[in-house]
Amino acid sequence: MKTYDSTQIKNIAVAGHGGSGKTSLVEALLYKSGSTDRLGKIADGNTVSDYASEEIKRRCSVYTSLMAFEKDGLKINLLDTPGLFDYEAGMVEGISASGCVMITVSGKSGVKVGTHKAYDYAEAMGKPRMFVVTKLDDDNANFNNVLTQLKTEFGPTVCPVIVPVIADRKIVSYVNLIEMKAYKYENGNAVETDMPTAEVAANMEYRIDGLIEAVSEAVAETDEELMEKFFGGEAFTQKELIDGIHKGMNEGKITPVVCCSAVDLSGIDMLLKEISLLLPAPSDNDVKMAQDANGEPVEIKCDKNAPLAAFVFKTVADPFVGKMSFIKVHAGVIKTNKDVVNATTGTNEKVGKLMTLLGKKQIELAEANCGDIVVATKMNINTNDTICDASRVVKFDAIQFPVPTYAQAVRAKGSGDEAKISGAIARLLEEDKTLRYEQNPDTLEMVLYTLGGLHLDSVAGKLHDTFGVDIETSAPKIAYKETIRKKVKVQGRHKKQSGGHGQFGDVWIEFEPCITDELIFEERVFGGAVPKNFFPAVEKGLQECVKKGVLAGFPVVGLKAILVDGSYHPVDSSEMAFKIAASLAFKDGIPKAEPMLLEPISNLSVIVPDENTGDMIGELNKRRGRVLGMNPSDKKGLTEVVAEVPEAEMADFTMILRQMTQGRGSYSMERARYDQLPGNLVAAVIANNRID
Ligand SMILES: Nc1nc2c(ncn2[C@@H]2O[C@H](COP(=O)(O)OP(=O)(O)O)[C@@H](O)[C@H]2O)c(=O)[nH]1
Ligand SMILES: [Mg+2]
Repeated sequence: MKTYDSTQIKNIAVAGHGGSGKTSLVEALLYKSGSTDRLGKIADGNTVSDYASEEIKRRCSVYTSLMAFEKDGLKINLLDTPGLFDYEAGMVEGISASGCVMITVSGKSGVKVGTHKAYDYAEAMGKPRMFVVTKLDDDNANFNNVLTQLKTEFGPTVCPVIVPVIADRKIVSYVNLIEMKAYKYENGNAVETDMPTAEVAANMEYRIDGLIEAVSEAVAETDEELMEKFFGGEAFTQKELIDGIHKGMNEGKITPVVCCSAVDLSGIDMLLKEISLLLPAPSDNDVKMAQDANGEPVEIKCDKNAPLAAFVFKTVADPFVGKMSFIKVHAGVIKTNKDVVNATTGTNEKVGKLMTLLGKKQIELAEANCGDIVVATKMNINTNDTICDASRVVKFDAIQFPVPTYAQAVRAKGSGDEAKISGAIARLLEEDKTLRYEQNPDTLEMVLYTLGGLHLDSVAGKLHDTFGVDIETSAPKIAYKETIRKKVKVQGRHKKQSGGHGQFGDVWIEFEPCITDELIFEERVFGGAVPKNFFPAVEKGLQECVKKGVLAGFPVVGLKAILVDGSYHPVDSSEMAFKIAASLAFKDGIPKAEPMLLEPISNLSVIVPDENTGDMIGELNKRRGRVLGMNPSDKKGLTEVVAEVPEAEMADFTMILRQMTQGRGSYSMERARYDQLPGNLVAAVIANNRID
């Protein structure tokens, strides 16, 4: 493939609700542009974009894939992103690298939470947007309903550009409102036809001339001269409309709406045309902010002659090719074998083999210009790293990924190899920034944090398929603790005299509650009843005991032990004997000191749509939570609920929150303190955790 200039490139992320038709749309665009010679189907698992085994198995996108193709002198980089919330990392990566986001909306089911997610991410990252209403071939599709919904939910920037003409509940043609021409589709090929007759138009749910007026009005808003022309009652030329929409998109003032079917291919050729006419090229929006070596902001221009500055937006750990780094070039030219600096880590690297992708097909490249997207292999760089020329070291801001909250303890299945699992997960951590894997310092379990059950399933699937390791997961153990409520004084006496050298240690210890995590040890021994040199042994004996409490074997906290008396034998006493004596005192004393279980309590901040606030408070009460307050969130329509919750009740909270809010809610949780476990739960915790 030849090297394209930044004026001839379109970087398009295809995003939207799961199942809204993104992957099928990409398939149709590739087919219609002549880049592929057959139209793959989701049901057959043979689309260009969903090629990973996890995707074929699930019949849906899990990762973002890159499809680069050439059309009419342009290079179009399509990034097909996953729509399911568990795979949100892919959507964030794809949108961040794009110059524009095509948001698919099913003509049948309309605007969904995933539509808003895609729109909000695009808006937050400053990317122009376009809506593509899909599945118009379906009998239950209703374009007018979807258009009305788009206008109500996304406001006046929504501007239809291609609309279906409907007569007797069937689509008879599509009108391109920019060209003012109608097309009908025969076997996926457009044939120009007459504009709808007055009779047909009168029976439609929307007026074509009303829509034309709306497009003109939106375009008039983008430019003062055009505004004058509009008010003068003069019609815009086609070029004025195209330039106006293009400019309006770049300024976030116009969100065009087009429609199509990826099954019968109607509207696909028009969409290809609009991609080249309306969507921005990297040269349109040619400045990206970065930080220089001193942390000062610098503007990086999309200039071929400037030093290289490029950003890694995605990483794939491929067992055959090695590490594949997806790179967006922001300035200069990236070339194979070029020496570069990784500004994020400070190391020097050599650019590996470069290529672009058409799904899994790899197409080798010698270089790529600023504005382009390229894949480099076997480089020691990771997602969120900036690589640049040594003559100008700059760093771009990291992509903000959603934070994983669904925690599961992970083990090797059967007699699998634990070390191998850690190694394989470490590889996955490189490519998935919405994974976290760490050892719980209290329970010593390895805990994997994901965005949800599906995400976890896919991770397990990938570990199996790619690295040949199988994992088993379960709700993580809760780090309970034990403590006492009453002061006691007990004796611990260890005496063994069975021939030869005997053993003798005798201590009196007072155990009392105290505000402390670590055991506090003191001695108040009078008259050398226990010689000084045995004190450390007594303390050591107790330190070992507090690791495992008497109730269920959890660590004991809030304990002070005072050695007050005892006795010794001049020959038979030893450190070991006193250590044992101390542990006997512990085992006798703690059960008498009203031991109890403590459970971890966390501060919770959960963000929910306003209308879910009542349900959320009910849910938290059900989980023994204590709601401390509610605050309006920074984002409109959302409320923050602040509460204290027992960790033991939160294992499935990620899923419950997702169900309740259809994926709009999020939360964060942080350990606050320990509190007494309610009496009615003690027996169950002891039964489930007791290690004898
Ligand atoms: N009738 C019809 N079905 C479609 C169309 N596009 C996608 N589908 C179906 O909708 C389902 C989801 O499609 P997919 O492309 O995987 O959606 P994605 O999750 O947004 O990528 C699949 O069963 C597709 O066959 C379309 O234009 N017409
Ligand atoms: Mg898909």
